[in-house]
Amino acid sequence: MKIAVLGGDGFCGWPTSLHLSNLGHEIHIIDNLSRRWIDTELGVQSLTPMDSIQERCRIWKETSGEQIHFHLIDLAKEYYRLRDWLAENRPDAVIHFAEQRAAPYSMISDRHKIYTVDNNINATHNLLVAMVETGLDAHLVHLGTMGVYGYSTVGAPIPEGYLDVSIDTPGGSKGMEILYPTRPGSVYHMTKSLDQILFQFYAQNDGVRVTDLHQGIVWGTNTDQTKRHPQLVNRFDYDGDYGTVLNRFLAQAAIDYPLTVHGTGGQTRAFIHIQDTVRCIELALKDAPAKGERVKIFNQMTETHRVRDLAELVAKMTGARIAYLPNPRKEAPENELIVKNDSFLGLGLDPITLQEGLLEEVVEIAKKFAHRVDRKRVPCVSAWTRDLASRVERDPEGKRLKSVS
Ligand code: NAD
Ligand code: USQ
Repeated sequence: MKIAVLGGDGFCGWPTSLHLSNLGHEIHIIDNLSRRWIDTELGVQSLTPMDSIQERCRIWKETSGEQIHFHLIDLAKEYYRLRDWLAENRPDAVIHFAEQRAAPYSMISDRHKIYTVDNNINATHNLLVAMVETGLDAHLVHLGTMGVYGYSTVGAPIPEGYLDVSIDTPGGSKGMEILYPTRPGSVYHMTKSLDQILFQFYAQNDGVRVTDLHQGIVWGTNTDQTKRHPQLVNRFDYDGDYGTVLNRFLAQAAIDYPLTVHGTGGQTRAFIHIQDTVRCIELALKDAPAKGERVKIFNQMTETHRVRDLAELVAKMTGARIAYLPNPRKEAPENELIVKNDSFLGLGLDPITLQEGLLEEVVEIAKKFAHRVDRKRVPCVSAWTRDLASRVERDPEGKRLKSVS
C-alpha cells in the first residue's frame, strides 16, 4: 500500500513508519516538525539523540534498502498544499498522528490552549475536507486517546467508542447507539473529543472511511526497527510537559531523581508498549471500514495500572525514592478503570505487558543518555488552574520552580 504517515517524525509516527516500510509499504511522512520547535521553546531535548528527519530516512535506506519519503507540510495552516499533495499522490491509507499531544503543554497558558485547539482541530478538519474534495477513498486511521472517556469510576467496562442507551419517548422506550459521552480532562484531551464529532460527520455525510484508535499511554522507546541502527533511535520525552508517566519514572530512576507521583498516585490509566502501538496500526490497516460504515473505534491499550503501583514497581526494581507531590492537574485523585479491547485481541494482537526486561531496557537507555538530561526540566509545572499553580512551588529536590515558556 501507499501510506501517508502524518506526524511521522514523532514518538509514535517514526517507529510506525519504519514498521510499515519494513513490511513493504510505500511510506510518505508528512510533518511540519512543530514538535522539534516545541523542544526549542521549552528548552529541552529528547533524552535520545535524534537526527534530522532527512538523516533518519537516509539511514533507513542504507539499513533496509527501503525509501521513506518526507514532505514538510503544516496540516493546520497549509490546506491547499495538503489537498494538492493528496490529489497527486493518492495514498491508499492515511495515518494521522499530527497533533499537539501533551496535556500539560496544552494547559501552560492561554496561548498554549489556543495553539492546541487551532492546530489539532484544523489539522483534522483540513484533512477530512481535502479527502472529500479530492474524492480520495483512502482509509483514514487516526490516533485518538483513552482520555476522551474521562476517569470517573462508573463501575462498568469502557466499551469501544459507542454506548447503547435507551431513551424515554411518548411512545415508550427507544434504543439508540451514541458515541460514548466524552469527559476530557485537559484542553488537549478536549481536542480529541472534538475530533470524534468531525469523524462522525464526514463518515455519515461523505462516506469517509475512518478508524479512530483510542490509545492509552505509550511506554518504552525501541521497536524492532529502531534498534537496527543507533541513528534510527526513537525520541524519548522525559520533561514535565511531554514525558509520560511510566517513561518518566524509568528515566527518573536512571538519573537518581525521586519518582514524581502526583497526589496519592491513585489515578488508574491504560497503557501500551510502543512495539504494540506499531503492531496495532498494522492490524487496523487490514480491517478498514466499508464506505458508509460508522467510524470504527478501537481501544488501543493492553493493560491498566495505578500510578502509585507503577512508582512502587520501579522503586523496587531500581531502589529509587518516591516523592508524593501536590498534583498540578485537576483530576480524580483515585479512579478505577476497566477497558474493553476485544477488537485488537480479535485481530490477533498478542499484548506485551510490563515485563521487568522491557522496563530495565528503558532504564538502561536512560542511563546511557543521562548526560543529556536537564534536571530543571523534570518537574511538572504546568498547572490546570491558578489555584493549583499556587501549590506547585518546589520541585522534589527542593529548588524553587519556574516556568520557561
Ligand atoms: P509527537 O508529538 O511525538 O508527534 C506528533 C508529530 O506530529 C510531531 O512530529 C509533530 O511535528 C507533528 N505535527 C503536529 N502538528 C502538526 C501539523 N499541524 N502539521 C504537520 N505535522 C504536525 O506525539 P506522539 O507521542 O507520537 O503521538 C502521536 C499521536 O498519538 C498524537 O495524536 C497523540 O495524541 C496520540 N497518542 C499518543 C500517546 C502517547 O503516549 N505518546 C498516547 C495516546 C495517543
Ligand atoms: N503523572 C504523575 N507523575 C508524573 C507524570 C504524570 O503522577 O510525573 C500522572 C498524571 O497526573 C496523570 C497520569 O500520571 O494522572 C498520566 O499522565 P501522563 O502525562 O502519563 O498521560 P496523559 O497526560 O494522559 O497523556 C498521555 C499522552 C497523550 C495521550 C494520553 C493517553 O501525552 O498524548 O493521549 O497519554 S490517556 O492517558 O489514556 O488519555
